[in-house]
Amino acid sequence: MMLKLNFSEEVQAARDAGLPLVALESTIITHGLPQPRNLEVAQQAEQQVRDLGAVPATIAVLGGALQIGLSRQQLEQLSKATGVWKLSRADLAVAISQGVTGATTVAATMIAAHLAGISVFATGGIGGVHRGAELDFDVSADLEELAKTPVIVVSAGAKAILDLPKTLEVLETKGVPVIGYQINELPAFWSRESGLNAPLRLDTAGEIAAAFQMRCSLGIEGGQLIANPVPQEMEIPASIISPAIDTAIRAAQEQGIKGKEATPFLLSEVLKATDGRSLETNVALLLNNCRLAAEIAKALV
Ligand code: PSU
Ligand code: MN
Repeated sequence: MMLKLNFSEEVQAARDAGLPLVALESTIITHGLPQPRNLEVAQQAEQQVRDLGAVPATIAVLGGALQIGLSRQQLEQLSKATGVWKLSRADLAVAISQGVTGATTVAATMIAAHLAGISVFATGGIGGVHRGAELDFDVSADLEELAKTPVIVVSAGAKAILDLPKTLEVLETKGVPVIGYQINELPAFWSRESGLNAPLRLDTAGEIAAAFQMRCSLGIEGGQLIANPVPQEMEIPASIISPAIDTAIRAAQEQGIKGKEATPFLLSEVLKATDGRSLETNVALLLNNCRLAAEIAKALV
């Protein structure tokens, strides 16, 4: 079976014209955000990239085809679909060869973006080391992917439902540069503060692009993780989000939610515990990341 990348019309035209491209993931659409808001947010994320003069490529597997960019109609279908697989590195080949529909996580989106020659990718927050991982070993494949695949991932840090100190340690061990954008502290997704230092700091998209190109010149495999703090006016202070996260984690333990279900479950429980406020923050930080990713993409061409 041969792999074929299916480029959307918009992405194909951008490739032909040499325009800057930004990859976007699809798990956030199918597993991370509630319907029907998910479609609206996915469209806003794409539009944000276009408004800054780059071209969005939302990545997903549709009926076994690896799509680099989705048409309006495909995006709409995906946002309403049920039984969509959540695809990480482990699942991608089986999903494509079985002809299923699946949404790509950070790890799988990085793999697809790299195959398509796209070096920048905007998401909300990456997966990481889960709390209690010393017992259940739940460490997201996103971390390993950052160590392997040369793509710049623009995030608002790691999701605060995780164990952030352990996540930073694993990233350091794997040689992944964690770069605070215009900030010394590692942002914690919904909040600007985590109490942890970002190991590195850069202040412009041009510097981020230059560091990435230097990493490639040095022959060091892997990407870069950019930690872009949520805009101040939209952040949820740790004093409010922490108890909501604790409630969500307790609910997951009580209901025995593990593995692939853990992240989507925790995100939806935090949403309930904050009366929907976490969703507005999630959207704001995603759009903020799209803007920075577009600037980096432009600096790379
Ligand atoms: N960020 C969000 N919402 C999400 C995710 C990230 O704001 O739904 C997804 C990403 O696709 C990420 C995945 O790769 O959650 C991590 O899942 P896990 O912890 O099972 O590796
Ligand atoms: Mn996991």
